[in-house]
Amino acid sequence: MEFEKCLLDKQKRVNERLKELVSNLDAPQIIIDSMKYSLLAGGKRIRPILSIAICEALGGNTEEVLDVACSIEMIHTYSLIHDDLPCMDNDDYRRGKLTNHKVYGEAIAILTGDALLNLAFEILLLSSKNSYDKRFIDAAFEISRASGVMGMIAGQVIDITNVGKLLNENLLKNMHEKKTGKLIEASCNVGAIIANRYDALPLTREYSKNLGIAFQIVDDILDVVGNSEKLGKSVGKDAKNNKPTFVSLYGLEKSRELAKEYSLKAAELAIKIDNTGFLHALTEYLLYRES
Ligand code: GRG
Repeated sequence: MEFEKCLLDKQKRVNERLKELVSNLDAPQIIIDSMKYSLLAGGKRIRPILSIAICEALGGNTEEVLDVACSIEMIHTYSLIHDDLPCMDNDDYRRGKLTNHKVYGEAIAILTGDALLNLAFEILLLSSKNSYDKRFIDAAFEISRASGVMGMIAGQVIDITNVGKLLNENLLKNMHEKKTGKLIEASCNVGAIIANRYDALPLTREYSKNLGIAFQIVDDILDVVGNSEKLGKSVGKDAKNNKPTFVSLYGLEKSRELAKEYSLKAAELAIKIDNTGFLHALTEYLLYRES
């Protein structure tokens, strides 16, 4: 199947399942509406697609990985809602729409992030409980580590405590490896775990580390050169906020070279994981994306 069609198919599958997962919650209507507002707002779904693509490529079952993949998208969405709050990045737009707190207010936005984070783990634990299968416990551990204090949260702390400073290459890389990279790494690793291909973990780890850095550099570049209307987000915000980025450290030209370098390394590894070519094409697509 050609790449675009395959990508759209996977996005559709994830979107449909996410909708189901938030459709029967016994909770006040406002928090359900708010969760749906941000979760079903049309992100690229890169993280769950990585989990599904890698699981399938390694001989795993799509049905088995689908909820694990969706739980990662919930955690990603929670991080975006909290990141957009006035006490953090203070953003007005996300995924082409007003940010969650602009519509529902700060208190509900915080609770919506909390709700998505908890629901993600409820879903992960339900998969383990229903099957008594170690793979789901391992996947839940991988995801909790990646999103926790030694992962995404550490990255965010390094970020907000270094506003206005020019980080050296090592600290900048460390920040991004944790803030953006860890959840991308977990997304890839759970694909191997649910496929019961623990032997492939060294490969998925190496692939996702390179992909994560490339992804972040491209994000930094898009923050500077993107078209705000097209992207539906506050372009130039990181630069204006004096946030440490690859572009502020290296400039645009060198950042583009670096993104290509890391993406090429990831693409070489993608072929070893997935002989259908989808993961390789996805890696390239992420390098040349416009949002
Ligand atoms: C608040 C605990 C906490 C963490 C926030 C990940 C993060 C840490 C903040 C997100 C802010 C940001 C713009 C990071 C740069 C890279 C990134 C994660 C971009 C957004 O991910 P995409 O491009 O977004 O996959 P979509 O909307 O397509 O899902």
